[in-house]
Amino acid sequence: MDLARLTDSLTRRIEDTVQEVGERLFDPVIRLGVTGLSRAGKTVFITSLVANLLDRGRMPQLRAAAEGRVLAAYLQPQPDHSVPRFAFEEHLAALLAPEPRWPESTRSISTLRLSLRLRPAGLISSLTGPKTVHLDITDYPGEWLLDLPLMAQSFEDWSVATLVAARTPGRAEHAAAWLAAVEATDPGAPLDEAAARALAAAFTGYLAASRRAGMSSVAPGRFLMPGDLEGSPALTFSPLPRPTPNPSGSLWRAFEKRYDAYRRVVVEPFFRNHFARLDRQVVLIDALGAIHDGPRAVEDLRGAMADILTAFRPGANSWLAPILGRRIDRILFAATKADYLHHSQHPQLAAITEALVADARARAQFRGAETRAMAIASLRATVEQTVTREGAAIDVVRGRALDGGEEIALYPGALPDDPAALLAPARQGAGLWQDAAYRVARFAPPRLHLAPGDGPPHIRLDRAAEFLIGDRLP
Ligand SMILES: Nc1nc2c(ncn2[C@@H]2O[C@H](COP(=O)(O)OP(=O)(O)OP(=O)(O)O)[C@@H](O)[C@H]2O)c(=O)[nH]1
Ligand SMILES: [Mg+2]
Repeated sequence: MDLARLTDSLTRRIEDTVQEVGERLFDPVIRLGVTGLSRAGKTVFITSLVANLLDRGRMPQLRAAAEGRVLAAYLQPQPDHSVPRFAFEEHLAALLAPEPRWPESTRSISTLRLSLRLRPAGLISSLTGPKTVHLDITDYPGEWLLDLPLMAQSFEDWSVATLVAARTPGRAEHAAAWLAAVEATDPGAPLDEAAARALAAAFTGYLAASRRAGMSSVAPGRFLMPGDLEGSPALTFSPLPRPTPNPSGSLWRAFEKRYDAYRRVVVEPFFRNHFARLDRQVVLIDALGAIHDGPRAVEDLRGAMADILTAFRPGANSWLAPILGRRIDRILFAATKADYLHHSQHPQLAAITEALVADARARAQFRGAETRAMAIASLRATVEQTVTREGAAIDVVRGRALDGGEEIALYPGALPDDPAALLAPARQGAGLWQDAAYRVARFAPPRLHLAPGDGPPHIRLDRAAEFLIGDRLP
C-alpha cells in the first residue's frame, strides 16, 4: 500500500472513530431488541417498521410523525463493522415485487441503524434546534433464542429434562428413532466419533420433526439453524443419561465438554454482543400459528417463552444478570399476523398472548419495566369482509393464498373471550381442542402499489412504535 493511500485510510479510520464517538456521546441511541422464535415474524416486522419510519404516511399513532416533527429519516451505511448489515433493501424489494415474496428464514445475524432527525416538541425546540436519535435493530434466526435457557443448565440437567420431554405425548412419536439410539448407546464407553455423529444426527432429526409438528422448544438453536457452524464438531453432541461409573474419556464426558463449549463459544457471545444494553424489547409471538397447531403446540410455546423470558430476570443466573434485562424499561408483547383475524377478534388475540406470557412475566419480574400486549400485523396481507352463510353474518378476512395465489376468504374460528378456555386444556395436556376448530391458510404478501410517502400497510405498527420508541423521540 502506498503512503498516500495509507494516510488516506488512516484518516478515514480516524474520521470514522471520531464520528462514532461523536454519535455515541451526543446523539441518543435506542437499542430495540426484536425477540421471537423462528417464523414469529421478526424479519417482516423489522422491514416494515423501518419502511414505515422512512415513509411515515401510515404512522398516525406515532406522535412525532403525526406532529410533523420528523424532519428526516435515513439508514446508516454500516452501523456495526463486525456484523453484516440487515438486508433491508432486498427484503423490502421482495415484498414490493410484482410477485411479492416473504423473506426466507433468517440464517445469520445482521443489524441496522436508522437515524431520525427531529424537531423537538414544545419550548425546547426554539432553544436547541433539530436533534438526531438513532434506532439500532438486530435480526437473527429465531432458533438461536432457544439457547438462552441453556446458559443456566448443566449438561446433566439439560439431558434429563430433554429426555423426559421427549417421552411426552406429542413428542414421543418423533423421538422414537433418537431414543432407540440413546438406549443402544453406553454413555460410559469411550468416545467413538462415528457413534457420536450418528447420535447427534438422530437428535437433530428429532428436533426437526418436533418443529414440523408445531413445537417451539427445539434447542440447541444451532442444531436446526447452524449458520456458519454447519458441520462443525461443536454441534456433535446429544443429551445422554449420566452413567455410573463415569470414567474420564467417556462419551458422556465428551458430550458434556462439547455442550459447555457450545455455550461458551456460541451462545454466550451471541447474547453478550446482541442482547447487551437493550433499551426496549418487542417480543413477537405467533399465537395464532400455535393455536392452529393445537393445544400441545400452545403449551410448548408457553413453556418456551417462559424459559426464554425467565432468563431475562435480573439475578436469574450469574453471567446473564449483568447483561440482560437491567436497562430494558419497556417491553411489548405483540401477537403477530393479526391480519389473519377480523378486527373484532383482535382483543381476544391480545388477551391470549398476554395470558401466554403471564407466568413468565410474573416470574421474571421485569423490575420497573412497563409492559403491554397488542395484536399487530407488520404487513397486512388481507382485507376484511362480512359474508352471509345460512342467514348468519360471518366476519372473514380475504387475501391471496400462498400456494397458488388465488383469492381466498378465511374464517379462522372464534377465539374465546377468556384465554383460559384455550390455555387450561393446553396445560392439562389435551391433544385436540374440544369445541372448536382453528384454521389458518397461509396468505401471500399483498400486491402493493404504495403512494409516495406511504410505507407498507400494517395493523397497529404505529401504536407499537409509539410505545417502543415514542417517548424517546424528543
Ligand atoms: N399475513 C401475515 N403474515 C406474516 C406477517 N408477518 C410475518 N408473516 C408470516 O410469517 C412468516 C415468517 O415471518 P418472518 O419475518 O420471516 O419470521 P422470522 O421471525 O424472521 O423467522 P426466522 O427468520 O425463521 O427466525 C412469513 O413468511 C409470513 O408468512 C404479517 O404481518 N402478516
Ligand atoms: Mg427472520
